[in-house]
Amino acid sequence: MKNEHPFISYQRPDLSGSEILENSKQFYQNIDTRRSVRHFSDRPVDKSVIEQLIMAASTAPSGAHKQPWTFCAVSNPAIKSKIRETAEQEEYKSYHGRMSEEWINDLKPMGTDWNKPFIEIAPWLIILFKKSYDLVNEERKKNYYVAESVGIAAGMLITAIHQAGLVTLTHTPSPMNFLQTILGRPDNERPYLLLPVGYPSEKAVVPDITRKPLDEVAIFFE
Ligand code: IYR
Repeated sequence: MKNEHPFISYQRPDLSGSEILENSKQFYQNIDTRRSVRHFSDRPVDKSVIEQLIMAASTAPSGAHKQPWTFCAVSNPAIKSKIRETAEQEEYKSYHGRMSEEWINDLKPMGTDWNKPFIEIAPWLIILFKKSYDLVNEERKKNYYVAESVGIAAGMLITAIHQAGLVTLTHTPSPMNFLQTILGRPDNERPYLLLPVGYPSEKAVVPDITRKPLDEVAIFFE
């Protein structure tokens, strides 16, 4: 009788320790050039690129392999304008009272404010939705570790965007239920993150900040 839950053999290339070290160094060097960019060019990006980026993100591990996510990719200018308008209304309220003074101060080095022109300028927006449960023939099917799974997929999407040579930014308008309304997503989906995707504008600048060194982010127990 055929096994209902088969396993297949799996191998990776048999690399030496030094090849693995070299690969890990090269990847770190590359990913260390990633920056959150707020200044986008309106230069178009092919839909085929966005499709590949989403498929890369959708390889993320997820609880019980449920892949509890939907990626909404928006290039439609009218929808982008509606999203910008509503996001800015929410952000205006956040920056004028909803965020604490400490939070506003912590954001000063980032140079952010309630204006979000990138939402209209970037050729694509990818809005990632988390599915707290799935609906299969109107029956509720459980998903597991949804926030963790979608967070990992978001990280992989950001990595894929960078690796392709484009830039993005994790935008979290709060509250962001309006994205569910504008995009007409069903009740089992909740917006998680909005990522504008495109080329940086020629005049793009990023904050002059550094990353924590290894000994501030890692503890080894050998
Ligand atoms: N959601 C707002 C505020 C904001 C919050 C944090 I924490 C940031 O690192 C950056 C921005 C916004 O997107 O502007």
